[in-house]
Amino acid sequence: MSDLRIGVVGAGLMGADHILRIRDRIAGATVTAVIDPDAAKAEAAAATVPGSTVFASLPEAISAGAMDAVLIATPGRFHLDDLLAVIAAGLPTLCEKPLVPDAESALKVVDAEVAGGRRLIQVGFMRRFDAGYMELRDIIHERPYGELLALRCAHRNPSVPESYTNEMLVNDSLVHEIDVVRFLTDSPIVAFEVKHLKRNTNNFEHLQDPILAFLETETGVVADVEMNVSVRFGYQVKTEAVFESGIAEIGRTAGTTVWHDGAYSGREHASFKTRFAAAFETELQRWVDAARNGGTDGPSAWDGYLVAAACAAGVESLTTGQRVEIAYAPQPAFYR
Ligand code: ISE
Repeated sequence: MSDLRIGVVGAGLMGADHILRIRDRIAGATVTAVIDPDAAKAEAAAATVPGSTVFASLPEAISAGAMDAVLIATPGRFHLDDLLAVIAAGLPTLCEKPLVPDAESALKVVDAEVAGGRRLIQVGFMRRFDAGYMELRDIIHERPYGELLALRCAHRNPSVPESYTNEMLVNDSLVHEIDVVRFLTDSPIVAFEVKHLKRNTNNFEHLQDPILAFLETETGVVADVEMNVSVRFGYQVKTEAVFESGIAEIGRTAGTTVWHDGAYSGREHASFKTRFAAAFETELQRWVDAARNGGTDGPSAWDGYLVAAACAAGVESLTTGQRVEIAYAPQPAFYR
């Protein structure tokens, strides 16, 4: 079987990173097209994968028949038209999170996919491919410590750029917990509540950070998440699962702890790039393997919709301080 020819849309940080990952770590795939209206960026990324062609827009690359599958790595606000274009062209696509910025647009993607009759869209929620989260999901479902009662999560970033807004605490960062809490519990999030913690004055004046979010699932499990983008010490994403007769924890450190000279020390990640490096790799390899057979292997457009609807409730609660209940559209049989 020949290599899957991938067109990468967006030659920014994430796109350039995925291009190198596909080149160096993924079997059975080659990047053949780099698509970005910024020609200099596109050329620079394409130079890392000799033989690839640069396009200014996705429709041009589709017309040229430049790829068998698409990886979208632009910011979410640019996704909708590209998603509708890949569905119309029948191209399996891995779309970086968020699927689209709002629930209404997400339903447009869902409707288009249902009308086309093929599952083509996978959303880049890479935490579902992290070994720790996968193991925790098994523990929750196999119940060796009894029923899951609560999830205690921390999502900490060292810092963010000045362009980062309060809403991004939910839409750009917490979005991962919103997906992964449902992945772990298999239960939809039915209500969202955000509390502001004491403001960290290390951050930009416009940011009201950190926050504590409470995600309530239909089965009654509450996940509390400290969402903090100014911790300075490193990048940390950890989850403690509280069971009836035990606790399981994932993600505390980057690895080895050393005891020496009357003290002990360990290491912590500095960025999501290393914390989730293995998860990104597993996600991409499984997607490539599935796309070579015309399909997907991971969170669907419907999952993207559920997250978008919960994000809207999260932003509302962030603004009003009220607990917000979430109502979802009925799930099409196509996604069951
Ligand atoms: C970033 O966009 C990500 O997706 C990271 O995983 C997350 O930790 C970070 O907060 C986001 O800004």
